[in-house]
Amino acid sequence: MTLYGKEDRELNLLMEDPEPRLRRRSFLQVAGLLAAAGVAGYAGGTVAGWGDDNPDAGAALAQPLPGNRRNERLLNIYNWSDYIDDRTIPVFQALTNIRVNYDVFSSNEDLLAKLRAGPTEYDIIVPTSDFIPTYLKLGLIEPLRQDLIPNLTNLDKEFVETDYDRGNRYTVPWQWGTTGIGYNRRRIAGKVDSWAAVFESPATARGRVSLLREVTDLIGCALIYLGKSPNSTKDADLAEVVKLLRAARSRVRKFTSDTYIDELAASETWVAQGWSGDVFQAQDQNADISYVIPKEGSLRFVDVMAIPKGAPHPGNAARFMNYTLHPKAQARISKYVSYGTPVSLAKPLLPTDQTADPSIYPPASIKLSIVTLTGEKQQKWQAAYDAVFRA
Ligand code: N2P
Repeated sequence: MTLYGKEDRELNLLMEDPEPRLRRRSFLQVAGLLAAAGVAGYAGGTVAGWGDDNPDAGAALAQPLPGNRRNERLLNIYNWSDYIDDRTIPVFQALTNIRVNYDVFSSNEDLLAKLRAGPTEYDIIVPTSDFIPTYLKLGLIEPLRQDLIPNLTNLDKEFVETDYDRGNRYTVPWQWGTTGIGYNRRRIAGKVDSWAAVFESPATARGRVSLLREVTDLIGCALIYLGKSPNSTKDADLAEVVKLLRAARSRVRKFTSDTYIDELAASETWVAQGWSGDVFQAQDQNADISYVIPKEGSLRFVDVMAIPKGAPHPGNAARFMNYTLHPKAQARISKYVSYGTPVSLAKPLLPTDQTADPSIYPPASIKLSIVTLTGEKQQKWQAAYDAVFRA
């Protein structure tokens, strides 16, 4: 692959000594990371296939790029915590001379609330696809400059022909995964294969259980456990869900969507409702951790990049999206976060123990649903969620 010759040299420079994952509330200072990675003073350059539209290195790299509202070589990204390796951003900056501010959130509700509260400086946000109809309805995101994203052709068909954004007019997938249970094999006796492990955990696990702080996962998985439709809006079903989850509260240490990785790894919790890649990240730190998709079935999600309406740098956002759709960038991200890639061209670049792992790429035989949180359902599920926490 001579096409990527230059990129390989830079990637090699940047691939040594992985740093700890980017944590909650961490704010990536790319210049600092670049210096740490030994590329301070990098003069820039172009790489075929990465979508850099400034073919002349050097002076051209200081010029404003077309497609932005503000003429700055800047990009503000707001992504989930623990969802990127520590090389993707520095390499993007080195290739394009676009400086990146990287900030993190840990729930769709938090992200949506922030966007609804008024204009932000963000150029890229990464909601879960089931929220896209809501973002569109509220007019919170704008169409992508697809002409700046030629690598869209790398996407697998199922991530193009979607019901939430057919043809990727507004969104580009980041990674996808499943909701399941992470547990500590040394602490939990017996087989963990049912949602009962977190929703009706034994008294011996009191204070050692965590559940996700996310409406879709909490309500959706409880419905599945109770044998209801994962999309139910029936009052009677939701009342049962509230009853189940209120009873579970006494044994739950915490409702969390980010700290549970470290808590599982440190054996502070023994069993946690969690997202696939997050649990594998805990497993990297503690080999006693396993991940299971419960036998009752579960949820599958796709998190997608989108541009807030009126964002300052939509051109740079499109350039970053294009970069992440490169198979090598996808492979680097997926390898590190252990989530599924929407670009199958990246799979030959991933370790086979990941691509062959049914917990990362589940076979069709595993019952997984995708829920869309819109209209009446959004209100009713939010009300049920609030009722769980009411005193
Ligand atoms: C990353 C969690 C992302 C999955 N830590 C939730 N959609």
